[in-house]
Amino acid sequence: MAVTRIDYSQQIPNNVNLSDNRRLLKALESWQPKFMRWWHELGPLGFQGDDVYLRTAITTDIKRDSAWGYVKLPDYRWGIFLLDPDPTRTISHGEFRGQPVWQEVPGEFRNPLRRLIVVQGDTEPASVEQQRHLGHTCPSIYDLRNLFQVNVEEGRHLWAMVYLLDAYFGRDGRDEAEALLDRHSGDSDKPRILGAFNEPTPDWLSFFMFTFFTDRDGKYQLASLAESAFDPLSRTVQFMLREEAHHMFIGTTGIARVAQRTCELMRQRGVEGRDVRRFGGIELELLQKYINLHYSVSLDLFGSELSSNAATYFSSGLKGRFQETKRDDDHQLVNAAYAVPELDGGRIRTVEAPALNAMNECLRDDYIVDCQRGLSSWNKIIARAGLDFELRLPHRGFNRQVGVFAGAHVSPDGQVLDEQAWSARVHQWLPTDEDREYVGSLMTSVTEPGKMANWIAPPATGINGKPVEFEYVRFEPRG
Ligand code: BYC
Repeated sequence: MAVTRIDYSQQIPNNVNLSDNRRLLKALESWQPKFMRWWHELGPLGFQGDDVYLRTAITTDIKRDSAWGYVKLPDYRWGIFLLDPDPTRTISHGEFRGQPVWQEVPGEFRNPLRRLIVVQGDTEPASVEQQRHLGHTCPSIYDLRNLFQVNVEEGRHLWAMVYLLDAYFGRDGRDEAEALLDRHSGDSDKPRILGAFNEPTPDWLSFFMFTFFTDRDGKYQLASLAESAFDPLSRTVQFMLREEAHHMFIGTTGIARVAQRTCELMRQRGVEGRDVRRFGGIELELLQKYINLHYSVSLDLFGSELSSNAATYFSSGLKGRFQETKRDDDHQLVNAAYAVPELDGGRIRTVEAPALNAMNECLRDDYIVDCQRGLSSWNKIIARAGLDFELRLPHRGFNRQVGVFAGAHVSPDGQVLDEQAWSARVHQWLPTDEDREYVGSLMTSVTEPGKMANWIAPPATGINGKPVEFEYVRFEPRG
């Protein structure tokens, strides 16, 4: 596949010939200082003068061609990178299947398309805001560097959506681009759009859960936007997906390292369950509670089981399914059915619904299968340690605020409970204040190269072939 080099000689690095489009260049140049102000006010707190070993894309093939080196966070070159166009690409699904993809936004789909881009764009700075304080309690400088790699890339993903808004949606797009910096995670007046992005990420266990579960929602949403008939959106998110892989790797390996360390402490000290806290570990039962929380909050991000918005997105070609082109059906689904859960009094049953309306559920199902792979890999670590414990994904109805299960109380094993039964047991299933305080108490900053906090095992390998004890962050003299 062809790859284009990214032009770093410009004020805004890009591979879209930005200098040829004066209007767009002006709009983005006027947004850039606002972005920098936001970065300083709500991006990582501190560390702005330190040298961080970061990856920067040079071409669209980041696996092969990336620049690695020390960068101060505010000097990171945020810019606009799209995958190269495929002139033969046709619409993969919906009413217009088989027709050439669109290079401009059709008038009749302007509003829903803008909405999709705004929702996507809103999550990117939100996650940076959520992670603002984490640097000060990093379990190692390897982890600190990973946090900052995620933060700068989420910042760039915001740039990606702002580019689309400015380039294709005129004045409305410019207003939306400004609004992306005005809403803030957890702000009571101007919150972020989606629920999970207003939850705090107060500690590193939450960060690893977030990068495993919530970034994985990102993977599925981006993959379905990569199917979009609106080609610039498709090409933009395809590039974002390449960066997203590393974010999920941080989550998968982060949770694995916590599980591994807990198992080591349990074996070495001959303790079980909560007693591992005496030796500064995070008991597997507590890991399970964090999984229950982050998984359920992330399931909500897929929207309602039945959604007319989702049907419109699919039929009009704006958003496809995960790996749409690899599916063996007519890709239009006009008469197709799909199984969705329904609450019938105290029972959960599965009913057939029109597939078009069930698009959110379809994507959620693919996501669930992917999450299970992570759990299976962590369970192998526990089994290898000879311990009799299994981490499980709770039932999809557990702790849900969106869709058919909103307002119902469903236990992790799928029983519908009344309020009283739920209240009596919820402390066994979700982190309590005391649990959070305990996890918080473990969060101390470890910044000596190669050293790890006691609650987490070292990673198997370093970044970009460097050893684990490499100096991933060089701190400027403090004082
Ligand atoms: N919280 O018909 P429904 C990522 C709203 S993560 C609050 O079921 P629809 C990342 C919904 O917006 C990926 N509100 O929804 C990860 C709608 O409101 P409007 C982000 C919610 O439209 C980590 C109303 O309820 N990308 O990239 O079928 C770090 C009716 O609901 C929620 C996308 O999500 C919620 N959880 O589907 C950094 C892709 N859920 O429009 C980044 C773009 C629903 O009536 N977004 N609502 O005012 C979409 O495809 C769809 O908007 C959704 C919702 C799947 C989110």
